[in-house]
Amino acid sequence: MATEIIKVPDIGTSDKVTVVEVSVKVGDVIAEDDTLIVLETDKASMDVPAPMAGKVTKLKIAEGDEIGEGDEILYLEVEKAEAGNASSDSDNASTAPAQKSAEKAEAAPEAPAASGAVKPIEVPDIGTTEAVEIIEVHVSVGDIIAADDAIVTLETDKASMEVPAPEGGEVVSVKVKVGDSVSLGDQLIEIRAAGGSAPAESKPAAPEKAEKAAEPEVPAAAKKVHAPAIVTGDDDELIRPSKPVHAGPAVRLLARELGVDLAQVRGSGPRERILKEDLTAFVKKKMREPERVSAGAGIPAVPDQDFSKFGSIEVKEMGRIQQLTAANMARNWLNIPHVTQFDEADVTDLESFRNSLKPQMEKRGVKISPLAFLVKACAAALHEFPNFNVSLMADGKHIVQKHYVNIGIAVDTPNGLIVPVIKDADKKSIWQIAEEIIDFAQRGRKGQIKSNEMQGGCFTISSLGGLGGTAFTPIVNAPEVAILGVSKNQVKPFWTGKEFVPRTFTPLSLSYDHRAVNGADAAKFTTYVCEALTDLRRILL
Ligand code: CAO
Repeated sequence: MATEIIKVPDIGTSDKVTVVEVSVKVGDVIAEDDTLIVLETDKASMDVPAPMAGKVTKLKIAEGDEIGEGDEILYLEVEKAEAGNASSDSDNASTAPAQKSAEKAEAAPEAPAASGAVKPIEVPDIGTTEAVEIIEVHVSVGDIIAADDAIVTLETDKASMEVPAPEGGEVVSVKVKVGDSVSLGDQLIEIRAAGGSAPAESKPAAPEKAEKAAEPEVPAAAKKVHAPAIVTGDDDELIRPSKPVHAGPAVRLLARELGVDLAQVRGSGPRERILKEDLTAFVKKKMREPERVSAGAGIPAVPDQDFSKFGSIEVKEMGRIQQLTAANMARNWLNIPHVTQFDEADVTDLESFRNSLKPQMEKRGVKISPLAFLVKACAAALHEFPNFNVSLMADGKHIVQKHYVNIGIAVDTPNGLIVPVIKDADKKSIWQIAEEIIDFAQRGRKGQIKSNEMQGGCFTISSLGGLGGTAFTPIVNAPEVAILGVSKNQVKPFWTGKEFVPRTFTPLSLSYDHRAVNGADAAKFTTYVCEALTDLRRILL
């Protein structure tokens, strides 16, 4: 084993540059060409790769340091053989991205330029003869740009750099788009010169810039960056930063792979530079965010408008439950093919029976509302029709059959809609179910229902019976596949075959996921529930 001192290689400039990222730490075992540090100037960032493999034993620099060619970066413990072959001083540490091209830095030939003449702007000497990818186009037709404004950003494996305008003027055509590969001399844009006696050559290699042109990875600095161009018909546009950002090539590459617009990421590095951790934190946050209320399934969101134009208004924040309900409703409505089956249950005898229980209700201090019987009837129906007690798996190939019967009850609270779950409703008595409904309603309205009490439902009942209405179409509470809406009892004339008699009916509205349940099953299900409510003895069968 030997220790090699890794130094800053020739980076194409004699100026000090900032270390914006230290990509390794003591103890890391690295391979040749792994990025050690990222350097940044005003206009370019570049990775400094390891000239050889080894284990990092000492770091000599930190983020924020200003360093230059020959400065020590770190100590590397390497195999002896490799150490012998490798270069350890700055003179030889030439595997860095920068390749000297001072020989290319002669001033470009002058060409006469009339004020207002259209002239091409070409890719200047960027220190490599290989084609380089355009990752950002900063101008569009009609833009008025100043000398040194960025035209495009180019990126290689190891560096990204902006190409500045050699002079100002109006952009009359854009010859490239994001994703194009360009090399020295390729036309980028055409501009109509701003007037005056601006030099007309398309390369930023005017005599006073000759030195900068010799800095292959650090093209001449632009003072400001123009607004980005809109590039049409290219998917890459979706992930192209929508404003200039500071980020190294590795971070830019990762952002492109993940489809992240770096302009949305807050950089925590020096000068708000975006580090890899910033990108991963951004992606994690996005993954946790609830879906936007109206932007699911690629459907355009309804734009906000200024209602104050029409009268007095007030903007209020939606509560947490309201926000979650809105997101879930939109998700379920967009994902589930809904059908609603309507029916009505003759509850005349049930209501007589329920009324007969009133003395006992008073004695026990528990009021049994029609809902308790509906819970029991639905629990029995889920046993009878197990295909309603399933959840569809996301792979589109499997369903989960549940062997327990938990029924959720929609409860209207001041904070919004909640759905606490009566566990094992099939095994509980009507008294127990009634007690739980009362408890849920009371605690729900005080915001005291715990989240685990709202989990594990197989089927939901949404009762508006105490409020009114004749029917409605409830939205399935995914991952359940059906929900029963209950409306207000109505006394109606019923034809017995001999005469009309007054009977009491409960309107039922069963919405179901048509992927899991077909219409015939839905009709059988509601028929079963109606019969069970008409004659509770059927549940015992
Ligand atoms: N027909 C006629 N009357 C009915 C009835 C029906 N189908 N269902 C209940 N009632 C009566 C009750 O008997 C009670 O009458 P009394 O006051 O004379 O005893 C009255 O209506 C009020 O009942 P309730 O609402 O207190 O009790 P409940 O068991 O029927 O419902 C609960 C409890 C918590 C589900 C209900 O209060 C609630 O919040 N419902 C709203 C659900 C909701 O918002 N759904 C929409 C969800 S979005 O799709």
